Amino acid sequence: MNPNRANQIARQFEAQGYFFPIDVFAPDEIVEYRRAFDTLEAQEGREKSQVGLFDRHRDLEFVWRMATHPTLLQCIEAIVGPNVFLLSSLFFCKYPPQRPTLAHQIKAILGAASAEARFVDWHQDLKYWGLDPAYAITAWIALDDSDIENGCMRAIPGSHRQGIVEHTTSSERGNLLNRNQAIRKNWIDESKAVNLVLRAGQASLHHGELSHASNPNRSTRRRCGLAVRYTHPGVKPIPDAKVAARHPILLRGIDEHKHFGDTSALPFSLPT
Ligand SMILES: O=C(O)CCC(=O)C(=O)O
Repeated sequence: MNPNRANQIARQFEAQGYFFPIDVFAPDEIVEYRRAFDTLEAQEGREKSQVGLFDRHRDLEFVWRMATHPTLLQCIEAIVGPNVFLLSSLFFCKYPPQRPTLAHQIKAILGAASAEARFVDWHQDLKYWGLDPAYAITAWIALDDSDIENGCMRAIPGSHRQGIVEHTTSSERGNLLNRNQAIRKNWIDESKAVNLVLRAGQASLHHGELSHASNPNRSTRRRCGLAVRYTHPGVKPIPDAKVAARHPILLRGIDEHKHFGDTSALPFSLPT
């Protein structure tokens, strides 16, 4: 990558805690990836596809190709440096609201409704990841257009510089985060939030300490993206912490530290 572009990405990322949009896949390319995801979604079902498709870069080549796209890795290197780990990946899929059926209405009356709008509450990724030092960045790659109407990601510029803030367990239903965690409301000034609008095939990058969220999908269109987490080999797993990222894969450079054992095995080849 041209050094000026690399500097521009690193400087903007440092100032805001995010960088977007990055053109990763051309429109005709992303169509192929979307088809592959549609097949996966049909196999796994919609419920699981929302946030249940974790680390599928290990067994599905199309997910691996997304997570290791050279354009993306060049941007990651501009921020992380020459040694890059792939930590984990997860699809975030939000569906259009369903018209409530009679069965839903009865369930709602009984307090067991399952059709509430899904959203992602304000959080910082690194709160629970058990990494020392707490350092990771995410590339969120849009498989569908992601805009205000269908609930694109939102972020508070510069919030990655405040350190990890207090999270509570939210009382709201529909939060896609696995612990229903949320930053305390008085920490977030939503009037400062920026919408990370992306076209399908584009990606955004965000810092692991950035406060971010996404609203419910109010459109008639699905909003699906692949979140890929990266870090560098200098981070250690905190003993006994419940971290999902136990098996990083070395994508670029060298792993001198071996904090995670052997990180050299690749599920598929790396693109050149
Ligand atoms: O996809 C979303 O709406 C939220 C994604 C997110 O929170 C993340 O990638 O860390």
